[in-house]
Amino acid sequence: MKYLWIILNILITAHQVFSQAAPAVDENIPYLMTFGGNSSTSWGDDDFCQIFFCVIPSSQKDPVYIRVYDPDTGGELDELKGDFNTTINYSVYGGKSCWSDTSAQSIHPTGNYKSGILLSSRSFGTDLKFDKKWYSFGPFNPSEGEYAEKLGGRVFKIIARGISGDDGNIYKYFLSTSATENVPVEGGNFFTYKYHFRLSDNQNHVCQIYPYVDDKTISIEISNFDWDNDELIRIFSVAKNGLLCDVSGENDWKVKQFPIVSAEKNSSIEIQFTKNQKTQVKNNNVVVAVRNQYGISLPFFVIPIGGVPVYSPKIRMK
Ligand SMILES: [Ca+2]
Ligand SMILES: [Ca+2]
Ligand SMILES: [Ca+2]
Ligand SMILES: [Ca+2]
Repeated sequence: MKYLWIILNILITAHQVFSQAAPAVDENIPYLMTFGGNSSTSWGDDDFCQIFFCVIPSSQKDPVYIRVYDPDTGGELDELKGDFNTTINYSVYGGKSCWSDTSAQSIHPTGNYKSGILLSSRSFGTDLKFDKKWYSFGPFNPSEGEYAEKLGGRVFKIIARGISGDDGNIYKYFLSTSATENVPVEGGNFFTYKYHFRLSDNQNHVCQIYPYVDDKTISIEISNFDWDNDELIRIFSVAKNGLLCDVSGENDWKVKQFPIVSAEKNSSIEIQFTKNQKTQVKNNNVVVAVRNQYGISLPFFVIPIGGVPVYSPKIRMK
């Protein structure tokens, strides 16, 4: 039994080290989502802009690629309104302040959110060449990223922005050492301060994301946008066993505050999403952000820092 446990732990650790997709396998989120710049927010994207960062550990010396799956808007996966007429721009930034500029970490893409040095940029419309295919940005030398001591390496930023059109772009990322296939960067990770994603249509599907709570946090405010009629959003942590969030409806935000106890500091908490069991909600796009008591947004790491939280009944809420 003991050995089984050890083997299981090794497997889990190996899986975490070697999965560098955003969304990650363990989040169980099918795709990221960004709508064209002339879309209606009622389709589930509040600002037509998604900002992700990736961490390259200091041990990585060889170049890396940020790969995008289905970068175009058209074909099978993407969400059509009328005709496909949407253009999405992806831009990759490195250099000082690409991450540390507070505008880049804000949940509103305003001010200097394109901080840092622009390393690569490309726009995609409807392009069957890239439908259900990967496009690779790079190669990027890890030294081109911003050094972040507390993250243990260098950080790059990738912004997906809806320039024009009114359709929904479905896509995902992979951090790779190869331009032609997905070869993980050992110890790499993706994170964002505001998660725009597509839920599965499958009613049995459960997905989760993992904001990291630092030691200065005494309360968090969880915001969700355009949840429509799906089922539950719940919070799990060492001290929280499925606390319910207020859920948004059509084209609106719902915000709920939760206190943070000391055992939850410096750990990841889990926000879990479940589907409506009575009515199938299709093509549900949602946006989620978490802010602390100062209004500072907390990062969601696709591979949760410190691992997936496990509720301990001994740690009581005050
Ligand atoms: Ca359209
Ligand atoms: Ca497509
Ligand atoms: Ca797409
Ligand atoms: Ca929605």
